[in-house]
Amino acid sequence: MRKFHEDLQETAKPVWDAMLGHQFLADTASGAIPRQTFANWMKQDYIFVREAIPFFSVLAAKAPTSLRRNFSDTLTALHQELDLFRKMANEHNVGLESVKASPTCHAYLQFLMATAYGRSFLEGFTVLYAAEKAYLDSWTWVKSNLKGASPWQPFIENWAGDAFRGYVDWLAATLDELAVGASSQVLQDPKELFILTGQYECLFWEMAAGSESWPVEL
Ligand code: MP5
Repeated sequence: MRKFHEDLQETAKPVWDAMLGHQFLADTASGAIPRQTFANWMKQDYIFVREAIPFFSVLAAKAPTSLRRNFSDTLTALHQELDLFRKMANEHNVGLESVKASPTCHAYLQFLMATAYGRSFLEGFTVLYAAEKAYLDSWTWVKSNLKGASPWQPFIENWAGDAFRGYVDWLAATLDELAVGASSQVLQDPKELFILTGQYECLFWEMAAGSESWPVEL
């Protein structure tokens, strides 16, 4: 029988295809991406990762006892990731401190928090898996299509390396266990949230590529 995470990926395939076909990834892989455009992503993703920590912490509060250790380890990894952003920003003269979330980044983060607070642990965990799987697949695509050396290699390695792949595999296996015995009706909401998270991931690349802004910048 097909596993739950495979079922999710099958259902969301058109969204994943759109994500992996995004120009931002193609330009990052080919080296054609303007530094300014990459910096847009860097600034917004710094905010995203920083504010994903509360999402993750709310989810951790709902986690079964057996998963607490894994959640603590991931929290440590998120802080290390923020260090990577600060190091890269420093090396490439990108200012991170006064950055505000763009409309897409803001909406995505609100969605994460609403899911963590208002939905079941299974639903929150599905969204976490979707976001991590999106980055694993997006950056693995970049790594596989890379033309020559990239100034962004540490980011590529962060999400396309073995450690991150192992973590996402663990998320998939854990999600499958959480879904065992659930009726197809109970699994319907997580499925929709998985697709929605994929849609936000597409929007995030689109936002980074186009330097989206609020109508009035104050
Ligand atoms: C991730 C991310 C992966 N950094 N940014 C977006 C927009 N989606 C997913 O999360 P993490 O915590 O960096 O592994």
